[in-house]
Amino acid sequence: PFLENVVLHKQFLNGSYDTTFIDQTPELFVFPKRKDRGTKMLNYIADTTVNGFKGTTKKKKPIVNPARSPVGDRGGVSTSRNPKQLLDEEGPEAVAAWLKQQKEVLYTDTTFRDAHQSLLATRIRTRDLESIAEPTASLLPNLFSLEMWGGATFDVAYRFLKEDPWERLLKLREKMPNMLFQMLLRSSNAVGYKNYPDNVIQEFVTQSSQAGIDVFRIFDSLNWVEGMKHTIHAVRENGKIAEASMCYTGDILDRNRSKYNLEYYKQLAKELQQAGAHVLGIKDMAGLLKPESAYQLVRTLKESIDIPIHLHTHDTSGNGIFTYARAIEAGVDAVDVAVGTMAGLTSQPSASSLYYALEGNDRKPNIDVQAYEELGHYWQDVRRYYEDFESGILSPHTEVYEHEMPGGQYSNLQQQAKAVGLGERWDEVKNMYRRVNDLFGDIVKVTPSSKVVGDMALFMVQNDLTEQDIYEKGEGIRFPDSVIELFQGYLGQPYQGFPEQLQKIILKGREAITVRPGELYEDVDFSQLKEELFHKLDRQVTDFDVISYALYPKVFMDYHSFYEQYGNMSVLDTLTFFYGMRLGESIEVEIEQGKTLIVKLVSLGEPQVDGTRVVYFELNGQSREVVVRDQS
Ligand code: 3PY
Ligand code: ZN
Repeated sequence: PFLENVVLHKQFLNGSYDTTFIDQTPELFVFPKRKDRGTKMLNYIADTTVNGFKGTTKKKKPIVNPARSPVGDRGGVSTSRNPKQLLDEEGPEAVAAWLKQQKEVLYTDTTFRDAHQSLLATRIRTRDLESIAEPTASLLPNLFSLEMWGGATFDVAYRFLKEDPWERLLKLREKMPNMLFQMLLRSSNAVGYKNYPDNVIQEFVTQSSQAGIDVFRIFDSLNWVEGMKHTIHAVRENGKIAEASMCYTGDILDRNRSKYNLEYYKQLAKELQQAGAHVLGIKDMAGLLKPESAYQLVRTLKESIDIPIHLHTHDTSGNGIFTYARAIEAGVDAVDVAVGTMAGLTSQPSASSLYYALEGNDRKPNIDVQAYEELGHYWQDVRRYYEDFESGILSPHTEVYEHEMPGGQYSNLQQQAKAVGLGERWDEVKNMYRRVNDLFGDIVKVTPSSKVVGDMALFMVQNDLTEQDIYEKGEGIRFPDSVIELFQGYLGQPYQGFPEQLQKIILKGREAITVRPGELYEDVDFSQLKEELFHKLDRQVTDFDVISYALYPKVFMDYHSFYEQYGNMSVLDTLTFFYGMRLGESIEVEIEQGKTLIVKLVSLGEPQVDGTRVVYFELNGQSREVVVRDQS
């Protein structure tokens, strides 16, 4: 509601007022009290101090020293031609040709994306990336690319970190202008969990390109090339690098399991090249590619296609370095690694370990290993801010060859299992995950198909169901929605189709599609959406807001409500953001450049009968009180 005050008063507007105006109309000088940024921030800190971070159990704020920062520019090892310049000046084909020509193996560093997605539930905040952005760019000038966006980072930024992922991209772009930025794009599922209309994908690719993404690693969660063609096309239209990827599943060495054999991958690679890929990605999302398989696969592909090959694995089994070494021997052009202190286990193999493993090898990467060690100090320290999000996997995990769960899914599914009371039965859930895979006809498991397999595994364990029960009593079972949608074809088509009888049991007469879901969906009208959003937000709306709203309407609006209530909390240091403050602690918060607030938590009042507590602060030396509801 708009209160009438002086600035809207007729007399004020037409200038017909004199010095008695204030005395005669005092009510016009009462301004609606808008909460200032400081107050909103105190509300957030008070709430988090009393109740903990939303969605996690309340924990004591750890005492952690500030992160060590690297010495900075060590200079001198940069190659003459930087792939970012090459892309901007000569286009994606030139970069692909350059990549193929390099004798040394090239590195993509995933520390800013997959490493923390796989180790820390994707929780690294923009400010902790920003602080190390410039040193990373100057210390690692010879990377092929930096994977720093996409996958789960988009959703998690809004949903949990209350940050705008576009802002992350723009800020990092500004600080790292000479590096190829790479993102993970789930093709028709964009950065979400379902297929979107084609023009949403196009618009997303266009906006991401404009905001700074150079390399799009595109995959389909069922390896369905039909579901990738339009995305590859969209990337090409924007003049960026289309790294079309095949997800590696199964075991090409296992003669008893012939579905995903060498021939399958060879054909797939050819189709992706044909569809316009500049680079072929091999996306080993679970870390199933064994060393000898890597050798045979890369060897075969090198003979079958002309584009460069980029290998991605997870070190879950502990065999990652060996796998890379064999792939490098077979001629792979680039591999994905992470800074050592953010590497290993469910993350990527360590950049520095691989460097040393290749000592004496003429394909040893042209990187400054000392620089990697220095960056490692920073990440070792920063990782401690996020210790509550660690997966708890402490040693190499060879069971992955059995259950085949992607690196990023393991700890997530474990959490989901706990949430539905199956924490004690985790071993059964893992085992069931594999059984569901076999039940579903042996499918590719990667976001979002992996989530469906996980949902079904939980469902079966929870209801004590076996495969036989599904076939015999399936008529009377109501399956999880995600399972029904998969079998309807709304995530695309699996290789060799769905098991027919099972599909009938699950669908119960519902229709299944075999065309691309995107063909059936109506285009989104972006200008109408912009208008709608403008009314909802009551502020200037950007194209980034519009596409995010199109992808995730609820997540986006929840983020907006948080912002309305608390303001921009990405300015808080990470420990305060997650834990609030300790009694007597003082922090400095730079709310904008050159404007710093000093906050001290003075005391915490006892809970009142109405369930509230008063939290006493000093804000820039002035006493302030905030009332919060104690949820405990
Ligand atoms: C993602 O889609 O987020 C993945 O990392 C899949 O491996
Ligand atoms: Zn991965």
